Amino acid sequence: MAKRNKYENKGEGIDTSKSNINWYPGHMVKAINDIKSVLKLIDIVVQVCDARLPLSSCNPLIEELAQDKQKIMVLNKKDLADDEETKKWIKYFEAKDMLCLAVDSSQPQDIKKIIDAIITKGKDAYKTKVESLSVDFRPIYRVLIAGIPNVGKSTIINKIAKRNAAETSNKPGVTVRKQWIRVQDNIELLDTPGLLWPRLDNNNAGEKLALTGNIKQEILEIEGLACKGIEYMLSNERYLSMFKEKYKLEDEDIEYIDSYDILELVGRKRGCLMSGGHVDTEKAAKIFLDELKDGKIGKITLESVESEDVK
Ligand SMILES: Nc1nc2c(ncn2[C@@H]2O[C@H](COP(=O)(O)OP(=O)(O)O)[C@@H](O)[C@H]2O)c(=O)[nH]1
Ligand SMILES: [Mg+2]
Repeated sequence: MAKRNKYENKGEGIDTSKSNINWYPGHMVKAINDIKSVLKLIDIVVQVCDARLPLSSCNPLIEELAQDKQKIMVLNKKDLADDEETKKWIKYFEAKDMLCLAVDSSQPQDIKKIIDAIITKGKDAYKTKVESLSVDFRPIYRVLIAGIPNVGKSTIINKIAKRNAAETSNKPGVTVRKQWIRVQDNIELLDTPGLLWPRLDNNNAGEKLALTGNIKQEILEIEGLACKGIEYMLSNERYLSMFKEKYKLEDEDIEYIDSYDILELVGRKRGCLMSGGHVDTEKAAKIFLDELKDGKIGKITLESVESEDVK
C-alpha cells in the first residue's frame, strides 16, 4: 500500500479532491454572487494562496469585493516553497500593508498563527464600534476562508475547527448549507470556503498553476508543460542543482541540449522506455510533473518577487 502522506485526508468527509472545475463565465458570476452574499456576514476574510505562486494563486477580486473587511493573506504550503523566496514575498505583501503569514497547514503552530492573526484583525474590526458600546461587549469575529481550488482551504478550516470533516464542495451550483464553527470563544468560522477562480491574466499564470497542480495539468499539453517546468529548473542555480541531483544528471549531460531532450534523458533515467528503446516522453513528463508538484525535487517557488511581472 502506498504510504499515506501527512496531509492526506482519511476520508472523513472533507473535500480535498484534486478535481478542479473548468471555470466558465457562469461559474465566475456565481462565485462572485456567493462571495458577495456571504461577505455581508463576515468581519475578516482570510485569503489562502499557494506559497509557490503568491501572485498567480490569488484572485485580486477578493480585494475589491472585501474592501471594507479586515483581510489576512495566508501563503499556504510553505513546506513546498523556497524559504528565501517566501521571506521576500512576506516582505512584499507587508510593504503593501497586508497582514501576511506563511504556513504549513499540517503544523499546529502555524494554525495557531492564523488564529492569532484573526484575533488581531478582529480587534481592529471592532476598535471603533466597541468604544461606543458597553465595556462588557465582546464581539464575535466572523471569518471566511477564501481562495482558488487546491490551495488548502478545506484543510485549514478543518485544522482550525480541530476536526476532520468539513462538508465542503467545490462544485459551482451546488448549494451547501452554511454553518458556523465556533473557535475559542470569540471566533466563528464559516465552514464553507469562499471559492475563487484562478486568475489567468498575468504572464504564464495558467502554466504555473498547472505546474503546482492548482489547475488540471491535462488541459495543457503535458510534454510541453514538462518542458516549461524543466526550463524553469534550469533558470536558477539552486533549482538546477536540485534537478541534477534528483535525476542524476551531470552538467555535460544537459549542457547543449534543449528541454525536450532533457525530458527524454529524465525518461531514460527513470526507465520510461517503449519498444525499440524509444523514450516514452509522456510518461517521463508525468513523473517529472508529479515530482515537481509534490515537492520531491526540492522546495521550489515558481514566482519571484524580482521578476518583471511583479509591480
Ligand atoms: N504540502 C502541503 N500540502 C497541503 C497543505 N495544505 C493542504 N495541502 C494539500 O493540498 C491539497 C488541497 O487541499 P484542500 O484543503 O482540499 O484545498 P481546497 O481546494 O482549497 O479546499 C490536499 O491534497 C491537501 O492535503 C500544506 O500546507 N502543505
Ligand atoms: Mg476544499
